[in-house]
Amino acid sequence: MVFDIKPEKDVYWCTADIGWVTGHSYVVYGPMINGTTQVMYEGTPDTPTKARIFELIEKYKVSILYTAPTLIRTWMKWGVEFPNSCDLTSLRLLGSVGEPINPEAWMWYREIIGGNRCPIVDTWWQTETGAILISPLPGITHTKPGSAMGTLPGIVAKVIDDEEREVGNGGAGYLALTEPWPSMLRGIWGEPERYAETYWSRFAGKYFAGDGAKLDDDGAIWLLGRVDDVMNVSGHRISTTEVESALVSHPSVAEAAVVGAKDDMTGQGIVAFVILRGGVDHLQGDVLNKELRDHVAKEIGPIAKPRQILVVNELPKTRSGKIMRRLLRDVAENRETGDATTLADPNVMKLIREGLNSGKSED
Ligand code: 7RM
Repeated sequence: MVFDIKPEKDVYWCTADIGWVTGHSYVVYGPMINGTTQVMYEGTPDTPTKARIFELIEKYKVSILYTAPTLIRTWMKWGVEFPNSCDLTSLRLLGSVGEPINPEAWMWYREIIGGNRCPIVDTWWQTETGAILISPLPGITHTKPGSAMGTLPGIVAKVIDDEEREVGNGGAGYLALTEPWPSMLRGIWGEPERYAETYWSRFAGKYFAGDGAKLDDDGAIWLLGRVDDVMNVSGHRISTTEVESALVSHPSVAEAAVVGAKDDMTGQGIVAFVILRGGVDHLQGDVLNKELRDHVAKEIGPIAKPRQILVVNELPKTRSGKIMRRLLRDVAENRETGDATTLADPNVMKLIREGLNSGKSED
């Protein structure tokens, strides 16, 4: 239903690594159960050229593409000449998964990849949920750039506060699932206490997903990232996702990762790691810094202004494209980096540290 799949006509392609649950579910089981024709690709998106994915879409006339915001932002960074060099008119539906998709990337995906004709399904789910639970339905849901919109039929999600009260439209809090669903996890192998503790102890009788979310005035759901990543600045709770989204809405910024680092004055201070867009002339050093901080203040409010902005070439990510903020926090708080074994590129933390040390001009 989410992909409007027509097995006899569609050519479906989910770009996920099959070591990620999205790969097990939406490269292996799902398409096969549905008898769908699909592309399975093992390789990187920039070999032999940065148009690799687009060449394959053209060659196999892919009609449904399911990918992650991290790749979409990478494409944005590389520039439109690569998608524009291929015929993408076979596409009729686009999907996104793995992290919140910022409105900027959503619009780019819609215009540059989807030619303004393909609906986008922003699909929220977890390894633990076994399948997509929150997503627009194509042709039914009136989508908003950056929102996963609402639950699929039969799924019940609530956004609640610390006291388990529903926050209501316009409010923000924790995402909880209040009814069981097919394919839900029922335990952790050999660790029943950990299962109970992790998912069922925060709110009695509700499944706690670990994600923050807000409901807009129409009741649409906006995912705000893992609650462990929420920052506390002078008593204000600020979501990393919102600050990152504000940063990447600036024309100079391709990608951003934000962490809260210990701060004597404010409890936590916001430290942002940004990758600049290719092929654009940027302001430099302090001027760029000020410009970006002011931009965040304008988009969200002065309290969300990063204390520090560090320009880097890479961000530490898992193979599913999730930023490992824990490692960036180690950098921001001047510690040895902790366990980095799940990084897609084991070298990136070394490169970030080296880059920061060599470019040290301010504070
Ligand atoms: C499918 C997958 C689960 C976590 C989840 C969220 C984040 C996934 C979205 C998303 C915002 C989305 N499974 N997440 N999809 N956040 N919008 N559409 O990623 O087990 O590897 O991760 O991923 O934080 O809790 S997972």
